[in-house]
Amino acid sequence: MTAAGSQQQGNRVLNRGLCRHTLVAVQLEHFPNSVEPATVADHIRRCGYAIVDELVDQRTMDRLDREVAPYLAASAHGRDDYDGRLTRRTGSLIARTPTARELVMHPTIVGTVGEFLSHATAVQLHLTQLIAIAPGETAQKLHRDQMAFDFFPFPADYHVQCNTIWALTDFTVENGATHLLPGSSSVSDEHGLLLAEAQATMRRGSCLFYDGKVLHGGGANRSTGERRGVNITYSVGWVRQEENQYLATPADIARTLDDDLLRMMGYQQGAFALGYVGDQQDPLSLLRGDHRKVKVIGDVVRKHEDHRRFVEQLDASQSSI
Ligand SMILES: O=C(O)CCC(=O)C(=O)O
Repeated sequence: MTAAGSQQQGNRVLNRGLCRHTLVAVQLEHFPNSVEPATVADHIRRCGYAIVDELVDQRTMDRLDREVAPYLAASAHGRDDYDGRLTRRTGSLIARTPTARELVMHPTIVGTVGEFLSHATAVQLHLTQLIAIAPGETAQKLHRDQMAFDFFPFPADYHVQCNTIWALTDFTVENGATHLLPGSSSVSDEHGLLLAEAQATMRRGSCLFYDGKVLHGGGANRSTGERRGVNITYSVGWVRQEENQYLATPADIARTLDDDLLRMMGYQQGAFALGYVGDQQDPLSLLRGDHRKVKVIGDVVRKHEDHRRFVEQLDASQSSI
């Protein structure tokens, strides 16, 4: 969202120029679980985030809680203030919890991510991680998730990620609901840190969407209970995934998963030349035991003008032989 755009949003983001510690509260926008993915994607595009209330029911979250419990119990606390010395992070959720697979492939999520990252040839899963913030934890440093890509300065209008955090407990101001600075996606850190900040409070089963550019961070936990969120993020298909999906889910488990989930995990052509195995074999096909090749450049959906032009010139040179 541009600075002008921020100012048009009523009383939500009007506080540029003030110290962020003295700002008035910002009211974040919530959508019902019947919302269309296009509406969610549009809001993320304008404000950097969207919250969809109670996107899954309590039984789904109960199941996830049960499935992940032994792995969470075995997870160590973070090793620095950024990871959180009172925060435990548990990954490999596709291999470890069947319910996480449902969250990864939830139609509202897949629709929103596909729409938000529709400029890319493919979208893929980037990471799965339960984040459990214990009482006494301090606030995480505000950051933009796209810094994971070696701090590469992506253009302001190029989104490389679309992220989610599912509330596995209620997210409250006291227990460390995620802090967000709406409108910070398209401005410098210096400017972004002057914007009004809010916490993404939401009921268990709700989902916070946010882009890879928006300033955000886990909150301090001043309550007596743990705040648990399931961070599931997605990226365009041409970047390295934060969590190595091919090792996180061993092949014998991967073979039991359905094709759509496997493609999302990265068993697909990430762009015309990315992701093949051996003699240009499709990775999903190889996992299934057959040997179909990946598409040639002219058969891959052409999202970019340069791609279209390249294929046209290729066709023209072949027809002139
Ligand atoms: O737990 C949260 O609310 C946010 C965590 C986060 O942004 C991170 O760990 O990168």
